[in-house]
Amino acid sequence: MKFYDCTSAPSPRRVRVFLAEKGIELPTVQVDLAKGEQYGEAFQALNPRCTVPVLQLDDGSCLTESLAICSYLESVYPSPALLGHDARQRALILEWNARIESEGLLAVAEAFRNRSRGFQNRALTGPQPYAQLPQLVERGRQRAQLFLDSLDAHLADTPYVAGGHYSLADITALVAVDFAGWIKLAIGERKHLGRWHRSVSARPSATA
Ligand SMILES: N[C@@H](CCC(=O)N[C@@H](CS)C(=O)NCC(=O)O)C(=O)O
Repeated sequence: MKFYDCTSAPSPRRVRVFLAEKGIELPTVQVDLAKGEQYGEAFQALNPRCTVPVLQLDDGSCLTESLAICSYLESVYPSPALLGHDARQRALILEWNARIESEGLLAVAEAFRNRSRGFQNRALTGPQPYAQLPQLVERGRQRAQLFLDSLDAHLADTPYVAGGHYSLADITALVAVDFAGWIKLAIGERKHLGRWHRSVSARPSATA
């Protein structure tokens, strides 16, 4: 297997933390997104959608979504379990993972990519040019703020995002909350979110 990464980007960090929690080391290739390596012919042959992370399997085929990659790794390296121990836990983890992606990661990306000078005509990922829409900066920020509020409220009743055990949902939430810092949204007074964030950030995997 070979892992295509970019250390500065949030999505591949999800896979890096997942790998670290499992104690897996993979041959890794850095893709320089700032230099546009994701649009090059060599990378497009692996992932025509021009995004990282990518996991290339030993038969040469590629997985190009964080969730698919983590799900594959969970099957190959089941311990420690990060996608639950039974059907209900797994479903809950996947539900939170999907919510955090759409309400957290995509909201922050909307605000960030529609504002930053380096993302002109790159407001969405992929090979097609998409112009920035300035109205989406504030909307993305508002959505991201609501996401932090709702996660704070949820964490009042549960130690980890999907219940009593650390899981993929915590990894995705950690990456989303740290990514919110890119648009200057902090945890602030959200005390349940703060307690959870200190706990998951203290795990050695958080620096992966
Ligand atoms: N849903 C995808 C999202 C992947 C994604 O958006 N990756 C970003 C980095 S965080 C990327 O490759 N961006 C390339 C670009 O900005 O051109 C996943 O989770 O794997």
